[in-house]
Amino acid sequence: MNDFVKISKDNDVAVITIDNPPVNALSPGVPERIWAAIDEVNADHAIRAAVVIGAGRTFVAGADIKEFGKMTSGASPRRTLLPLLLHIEDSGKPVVMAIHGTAFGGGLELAMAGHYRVAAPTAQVGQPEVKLGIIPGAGGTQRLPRLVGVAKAVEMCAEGKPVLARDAAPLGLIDRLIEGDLLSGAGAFAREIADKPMPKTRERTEKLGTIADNGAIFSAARDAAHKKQRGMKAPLAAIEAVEAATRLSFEAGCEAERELFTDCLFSDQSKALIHVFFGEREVGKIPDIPKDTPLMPVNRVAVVGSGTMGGGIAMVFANAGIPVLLKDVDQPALDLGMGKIRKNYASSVQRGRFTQEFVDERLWLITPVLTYDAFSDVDMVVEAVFEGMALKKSVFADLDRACKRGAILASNTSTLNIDEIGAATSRPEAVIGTHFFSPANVMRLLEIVRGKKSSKEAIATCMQLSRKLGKIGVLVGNCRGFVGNRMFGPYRREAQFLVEEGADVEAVDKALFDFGNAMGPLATGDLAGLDVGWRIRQEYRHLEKPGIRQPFAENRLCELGRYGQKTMKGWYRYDENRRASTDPEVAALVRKWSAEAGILQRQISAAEIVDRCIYALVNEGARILEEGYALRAVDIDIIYLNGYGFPAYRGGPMWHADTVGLHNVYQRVCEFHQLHGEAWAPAPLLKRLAEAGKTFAEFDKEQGAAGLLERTNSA
Ligand code: 3H9
Repeated sequence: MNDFVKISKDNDVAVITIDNPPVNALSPGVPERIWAAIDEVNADHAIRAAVVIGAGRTFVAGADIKEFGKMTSGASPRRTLLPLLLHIEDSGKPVVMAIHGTAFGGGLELAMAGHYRVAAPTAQVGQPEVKLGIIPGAGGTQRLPRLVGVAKAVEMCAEGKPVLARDAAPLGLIDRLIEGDLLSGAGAFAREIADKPMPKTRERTEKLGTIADNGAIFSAARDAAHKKQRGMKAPLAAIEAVEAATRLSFEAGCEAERELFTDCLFSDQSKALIHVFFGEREVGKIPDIPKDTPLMPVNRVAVVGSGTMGGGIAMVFANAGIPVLLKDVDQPALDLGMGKIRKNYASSVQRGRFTQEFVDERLWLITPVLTYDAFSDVDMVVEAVFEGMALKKSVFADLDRACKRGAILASNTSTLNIDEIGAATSRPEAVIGTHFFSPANVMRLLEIVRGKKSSKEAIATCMQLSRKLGKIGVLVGNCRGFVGNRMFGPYRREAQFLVEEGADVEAVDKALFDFGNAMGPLATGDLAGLDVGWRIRQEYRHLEKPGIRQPFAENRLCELGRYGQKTMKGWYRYDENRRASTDPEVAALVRKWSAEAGILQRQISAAEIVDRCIYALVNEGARILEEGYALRAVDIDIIYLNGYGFPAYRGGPMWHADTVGLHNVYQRVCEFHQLHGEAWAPAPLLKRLAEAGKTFAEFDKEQGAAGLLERTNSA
């Protein structure tokens, strides 16, 4: 028998161990070996029952996701697990599935084909396929409702969230929870049931409900999917497949599932989401920072500045159980900051996200301070003061004096030069950027900014820390705005140009919302505060290249005190509940300003709005990539998905461009260049790849680790 699956005997119970590290995925060869092991069990008269268990840290975490790309490109044949699962269910001897770690996707489908399931209480079970843009494809949508009922099955298949085994047991998915050693508990259970009837999940119908009851479940699930997973096809397909289970025989239901699964698998959405799955893991790999780089301990931290960002960052550390000092300049500022933190936590308790007990513990971990006295004890400081170089430098000079050697000194700057900040200290190797996104306690992205002198240990520590904080850390180079905000500039510039050229404010936002973005660019500006960009533009006016068209509308709105939500007026007008409405005054003002500037007004289609804004992102992304400020195109994608509300089912701006075809994108960029001037000069990398018929994804692959290293060091 091949290494993937081992079979051993514990007297009258056979133990089938699936051993395909790291997560025991059902890669080619594994299903075949399980089949053979079941045959062996049935042929052995001394065996009364079998236990199937995963080696190492988990049961089976699903099908091998790498195989999907091979299947859709035709490089591998289509595979199905259905016959194997029938084979297990039809085994003449009972099969007990013993679950620890995760039984996800095909792993749970495998488990449901067993006659019984036992699990460690902390194991997780789930059908997360929708997160990959597909649906369960091995009978999951047919067997799950038979075990847990229709409502729970729809929820699990359409939302993809895992369930703890201890919660899955009362649902009927797990027959026994086993504390302590799983294998010996599973063996004992197998002996108990060896002579009992062997329930086949596919034959059970008692939880399938009635058409009348189920109607309401499916329509509520569809409403929720339209709202919470806007634009995604897989959740709706998953609901349809579970609905098939309630209307059709098991066999016909599996056929319906197969068709829906295939449809999803070959969709652009699935390809994009699989790109995201691997991308999220890829960004943690830094070519010149090996996995065994020594890490610095981060057991106590401090945050300087208790404003919106500083307070949010303090909450992030506290939520991860790390004690944090929160410093501000005077008591009123500190009281205000702590007040906001308390209010945020209170609203989390109200919404049921946290318990009061959890919140009390978090608040206890945050110590407000007015001096640097206790900073000598902390392992890391995150500075989150007002965005201005002079102030940041003075804070870093203070930190240099106050903190012990070996502490990481991080800045939450969103635009400023980390090397210049580091030069204000005697230890630039300890200085690094940790750019959190607002609201810091909610947004998943953490841009980790590598200064020229940032040490590898500091980088490795911040990358690892990001996971502990529940964030996804992406390493970026030190250029103005880093990766995310540098690209956001041209994107929001185009949004303004479009309004100046005659598009309605709402039309611009709606086009990008319909594209899938969480918010339109103008509404986002109002939320973040239009004055933030306005002040930065004023500080950097000297860097603007002459002869390049600059938008004016937002500057003018700011001059009128229209900063966005905070002043109840920006691109939109806001009521006391921050509900936006159209402001005819803005339309009239922009028309007047445009006429004065001689800008021709015209009708602009939603398609042009999307192309202008999204290709502005892509063109700048290509420059950043070539200049080496992002390691890979996929890093840019992960930044946009986790920090800027870009729709995951489009894979990120660079993947989206690949999907549209770089040749098409490049042509459109050239058109815009001709019409709108030098701001649209095509990025040389975009031109090169488009002309060579290549993609950004191919660029990532071809660069390889060596290429990446070279580009990182030159950044
Ligand atoms: C499916 O099952 C469809 C079915 O209906 C059948 C249809 C026919 N395949 O995340 P980690 C790799 S769809 C291939 O860092 P963790 C991962 O890339 C599938 N590779 O660890 C990484 O590689 P590397 C449904 C996989 O402990 C390494 O394993 N299942 C797979 O933080 C470690 O991963 C899912 O969607 C896979 N299935 O988290 C589960 N899974 O080291 C997807 C992982 O080279 N997986 N890898 O970067 C997960 O959610 C997490 O990996 C898991 C472990 C929670 C299991």
